[in-house]
Amino acid sequence: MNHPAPDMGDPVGRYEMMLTIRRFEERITRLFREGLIPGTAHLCIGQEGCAVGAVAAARRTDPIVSNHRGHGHFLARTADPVALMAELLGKGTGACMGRGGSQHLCAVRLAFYGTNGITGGGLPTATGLALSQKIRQTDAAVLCFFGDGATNQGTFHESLNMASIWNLPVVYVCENNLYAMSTPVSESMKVSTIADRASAYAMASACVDGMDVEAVRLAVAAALERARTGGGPTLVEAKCYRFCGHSKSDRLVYRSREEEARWRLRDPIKLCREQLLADGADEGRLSEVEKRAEDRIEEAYGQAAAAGEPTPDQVLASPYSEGKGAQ
Ligand SMILES: Cc1ncc(C[n+]2csc(CCOP(=O)(O)OP(=O)(O)O)c2C)c(N)n1
Ligand SMILES: [Mg+2]
Repeated sequence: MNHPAPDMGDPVGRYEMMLTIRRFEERITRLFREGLIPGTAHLCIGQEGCAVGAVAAARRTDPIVSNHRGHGHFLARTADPVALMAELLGKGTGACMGRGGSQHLCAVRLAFYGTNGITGGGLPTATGLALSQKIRQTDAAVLCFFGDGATNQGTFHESLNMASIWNLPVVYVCENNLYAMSTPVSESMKVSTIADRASAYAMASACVDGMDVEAVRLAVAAALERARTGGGPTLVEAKCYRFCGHSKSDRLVYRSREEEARWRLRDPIKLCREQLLADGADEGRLSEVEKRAEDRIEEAYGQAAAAGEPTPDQVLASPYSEGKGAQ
């Protein structure tokens, strides 16, 4: 039996979604170790507050464009760990029928326009989607996720410039986790606040604590409202930290264990739990959702593992038209 999706409109639901993402990534870490998932993946453990806070602020119809570190973005939008697990296992029931894997995930019916292995590659896609909303006069606004490293790419600057001159309904969410692979932000740019880069395009901006899911949600909600009401694009910087390596092969020689321990004290899931209790949440209810997040992932693995390989028809179908990704 599949558990009901966490309610993203409720603070405890957002806590449950963060836990679901964390448990999912811990589970796939084991599957990689056991050799059951091929290739590599970029985990967002430590960055769940950014994914959940930003996606919770959006409407279900607001298009999302993700990057290479996109499991959290995908789960926050689709609440479907079975589809993601099956995708990573290369099964026909996967979000893209097992052909996309971690880096080419989409769920077009849910306006999730893809993870992307090209650093900065999602920014022009999001900008084009925003132009499309404007031309078609929809009331949707686009959410675009990318990292600090992507803001040194030409695509970032071209996209922000176009979004600015055309006043497009888009919110650019930079998850500044302080590193692009092994390169610290301080060595790749002179600005210490990436949000300041918006001023080059006369664009609104905000810089928030990315370890605080509610701070992210409020900043992105304000930016989406601005976008929806003709106020144009916003660059939101969420300062955060990835607790694991860049990808599976990272031996973490470029940062200290002390730095990691300092950031672990500000684990977004721990902070959220503390805040919920301070706000009067019931400890028993939190334990219940903690257990449910764990069960949800175990069951997702069970269902995904039992699913079949893609059929020849699925291999030829397009995830953008007829496939599961489009559903
Ligand atoms: C155009 C391009 N250049 C280089 C790479 C190799 N690469 C993969 S991830 C990455 C770092 C991205 O850093 P950031 O944008 O900060 O995202 P993070 O990994 O920290 O989430 C790089 C350089 C790539 N995938 N695409
Ligand atoms: Mg980074």
